[in-house]
Amino acid sequence: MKSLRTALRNRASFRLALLSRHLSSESKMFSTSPSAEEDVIMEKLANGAARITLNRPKALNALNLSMVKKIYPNLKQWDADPTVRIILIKGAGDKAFCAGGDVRAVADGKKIHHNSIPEEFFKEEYRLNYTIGTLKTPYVALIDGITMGGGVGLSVHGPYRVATERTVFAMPETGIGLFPDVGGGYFLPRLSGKLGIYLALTGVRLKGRDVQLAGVATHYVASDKVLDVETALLNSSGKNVGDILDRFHQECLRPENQSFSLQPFMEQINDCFSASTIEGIFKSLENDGSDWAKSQLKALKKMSPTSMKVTLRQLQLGAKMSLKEDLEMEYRMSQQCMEGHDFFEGIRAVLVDRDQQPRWSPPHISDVSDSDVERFFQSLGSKDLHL
Ligand code: QUE
Repeated sequence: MKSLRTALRNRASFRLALLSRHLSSESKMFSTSPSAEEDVIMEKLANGAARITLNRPKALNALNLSMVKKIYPNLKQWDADPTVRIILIKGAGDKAFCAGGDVRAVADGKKIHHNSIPEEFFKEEYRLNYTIGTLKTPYVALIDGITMGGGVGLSVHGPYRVATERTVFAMPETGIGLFPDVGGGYFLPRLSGKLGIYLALTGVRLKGRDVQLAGVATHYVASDKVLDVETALLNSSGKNVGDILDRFHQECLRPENQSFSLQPFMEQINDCFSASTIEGIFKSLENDGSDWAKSQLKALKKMSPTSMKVTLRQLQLGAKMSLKEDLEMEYRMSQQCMEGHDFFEGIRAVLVDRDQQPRWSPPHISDVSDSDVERFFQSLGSKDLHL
């Protein structure tokens, strides 16, 4: 009798659970408010694994302040929790891990809404980037798809970054009047030779295995194996993450993706991009005269002259800094960008009007003085970031 009553009660509570699930999915289905969908899903799973899912697939999972504010405290809490053995980060949908920071919201915050997003976003984002670089818990970024700017900051400072044939990496900020932030000043000058300076100034994209051969990713797997990788990691103790990833990486290597597609140009990259000034780099490319050099010159001439000069200085200084020092420097730079012209013009040309015709000011590298550049590195006094 008692067991029958229990069974009936269990059945009733089971029905109730079903109904409540149905109602909640219905309310989601009929909702017209985008805020009903979470922009980032933070999950602590049963078996000692934690998962972050960037969940704005229509915006290519671009990182906004709301997402940063949710990820940071959870990450801190998970890293201090001995029951959390591994932390995974991925993007929703099949196009992007994360296409960058929500720079449009930053530009609008400064010029239209006059809110604190321009100050707050970079501060909170860089704080998160630094935390990712200092976690004790193994942190794995599945960078399957577009991974640019802010998306690079969520992955590259962690110990494990898994690329696939769908990964597209770039630091394209000189094309929007910004600079390769999120720790670009730290990780880019540490890539092979002058590769990082080349990637930073031209915004060139790397795809697939190249992302790993360049050192941006630590592993390469086929995208149809990413779910298997995720399952294996979520079920692991967190002590053999490297071994698990090495095994999938070895299984996925094919003869056609064994070589770095920029290898034939590395000598020219190292020669031309070793000049200590942007003028020197332009001169070296002009002297080189090859089709490759001409195409690099064409690309560089579209970028913000101020951004190029500021970026080269950033990487020269960042090469000798810790990640912490670099991000504190980048915060100064980010706030100076908010005081200038090119960032807002870049956002207009690339993300608002999309005419791809930015009118930079000043328009030529010869018009950007050393003191114009130095301004980006000056203290903000009480507004400086202290990590
Ligand atoms: C250069 C950039 C960015 C860019 C395009 C560039 C960037 C960025 C985005 C972006 C992409 C998709 C979005 C979004 C922003 O585009 O940093 O909100 O949905 O975040 O040429 O630096």
